[in-house]
Amino acid sequence: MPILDWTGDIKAYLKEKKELIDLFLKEYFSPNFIPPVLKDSITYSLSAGGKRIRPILCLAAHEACDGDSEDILAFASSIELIHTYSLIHDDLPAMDNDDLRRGKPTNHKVFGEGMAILAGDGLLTEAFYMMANSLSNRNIKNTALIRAIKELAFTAGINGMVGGQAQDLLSENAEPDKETLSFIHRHKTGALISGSLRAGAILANCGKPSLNAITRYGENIGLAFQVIDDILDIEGSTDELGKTTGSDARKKKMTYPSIYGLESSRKKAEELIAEAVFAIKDFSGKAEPLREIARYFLERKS
Ligand code: GRG
Repeated sequence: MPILDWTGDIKAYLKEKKELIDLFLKEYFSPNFIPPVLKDSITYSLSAGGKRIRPILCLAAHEACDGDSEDILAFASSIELIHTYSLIHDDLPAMDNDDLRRGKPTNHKVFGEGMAILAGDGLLTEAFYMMANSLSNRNIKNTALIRAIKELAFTAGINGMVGGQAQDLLSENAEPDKETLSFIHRHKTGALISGSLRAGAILANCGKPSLNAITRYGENIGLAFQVIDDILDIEGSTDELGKTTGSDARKKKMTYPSIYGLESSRKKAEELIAEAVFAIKDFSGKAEPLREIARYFLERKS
């Protein structure tokens, strides 16, 4: 499928990249494997209509660093497997106990808890298998690939998303605390977003100053993404979000609005987005999608 040039239309860019990722994932999981119910459980969540924002950020960072995003489509798509596993496990009764995700009943509601746990385990493991298989790509250096895999293992694991989720679990019903909130948001949500961007840049062999700039961009949009998510949980609609709103308050979760109020949270999100765009000011026009994605975050309704 030909990759379109940047036309200045962020919605068209997101749609085009999402379609590439969707197609890749559909083909990847099309052969039958045993037992079929495991495949059904995996593909149920994987094809439930996620925005694919993390793979898209990986591709966009690769392009911003002069890479060709076609070279890393498999690598970028594998990040969606990690993200989907995290959502399946997050929805389990032992964690957030949610009934609705991406507008559909959660995985365990359809396939049972055991199969939902295994679908998550399978997705996480397969993601790293997919990444390692990118070794066959002539345009990607093996050293860069190993660094990129390490980046995802670090940001998705105990030092990143899993660590943040653990702190989130420990902090339910706890006294609101700004430092803990910042730790949870930066790790649970920010780390994988930042890791996706950094991996895309690393795979393009980008130099240290550019990688530092991409990291600052990632840390800022990563936190902004979660602050906006907190706001949407109060102001968004269940229909648009595809998940039940108001759940943070019901579960007495520490969120930006619960500690800083809605107005300050909105302002904080705007500041973080401005900071992100500033961090990549020295990049060429090839970073325009990254700039526009950051701005687009402020408008998102789902
Ligand atoms: C289970 C280890 C483990 C971690 C779970 C991702 C996560 C950590 C929990 C999900 C709950 C939550 C609200 C997390 C914040 C991150 C977030 C906003 C996830 C939703 O991501 P989107 O908006 O979802 O990219 P789609 O459906 O578009 O893929």
